[in-house]
Amino acid sequence: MTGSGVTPISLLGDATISQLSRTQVDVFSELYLVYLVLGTIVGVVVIAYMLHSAYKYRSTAPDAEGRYDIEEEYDDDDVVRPRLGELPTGGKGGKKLFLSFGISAVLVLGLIIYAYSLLLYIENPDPEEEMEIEVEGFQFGWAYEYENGYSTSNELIVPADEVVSLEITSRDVMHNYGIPGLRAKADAMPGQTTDTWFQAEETGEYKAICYELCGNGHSNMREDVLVLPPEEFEWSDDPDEFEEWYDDTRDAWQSGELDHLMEVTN
Ligand SMILES: [Cu+2]
Repeated sequence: MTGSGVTPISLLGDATISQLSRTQVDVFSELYLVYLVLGTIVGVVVIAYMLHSAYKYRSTAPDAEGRYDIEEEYDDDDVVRPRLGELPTGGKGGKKLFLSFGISAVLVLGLIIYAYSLLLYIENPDPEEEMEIEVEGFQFGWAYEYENGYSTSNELIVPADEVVSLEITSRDVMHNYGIPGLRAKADAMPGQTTDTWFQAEETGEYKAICYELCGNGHSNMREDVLVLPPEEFEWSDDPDEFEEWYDDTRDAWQSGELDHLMEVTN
């Protein structure tokens, strides 16, 4: 289920990077859909059965003053109504009770196994190659360091279709780093490192946001993440060379020259 999720991107022309066939966006969209559909089905069945029973066992014979005599209704031979406080016997050896418990147990256990296997995949996607970026939260912003040693703060530039793994920590107080558009999110704790990852399928502008109240500038911790097409992203092992490219790209981005690459802006 998880191991087969790795597709070498060499099919797309570059043998050095790899791509996962399922991103966190795919996984969480699927989970949402599964829970929505199952929840809707369960809700419809339960409410329909409740309405059906309410109708089937309704009182039908009010007395002259318009009141219902419950005891008399119980004695009506046509309908066997459950009495108030009476435990249901099911009438058929508890078949209904057994069936409803059985279905519930299968559903709940199935969902636990299914959701847990997805969680294992999210926590350990195991791509062949990934770009590692260290993220450090501070009051009030984010600092990034690439594998070549180049560090920058505030905005982040990454390639699309590549697994970017983030090692997250904090310089001062607790923060929480999240890019909602890519479904990546993790705590940023001083003295600890947490990790998460993303693989952007669409180029454009995303937002990196702090999700933990960290001081009076907390709400300013909304910064841009620019996802470029892989062919536009010029990696270099030399941090100075990379810095030059980075600064030029940032300028081009801020002056609107990259607007034609923006598939998404969120
Ligand atoms: Cu913060």
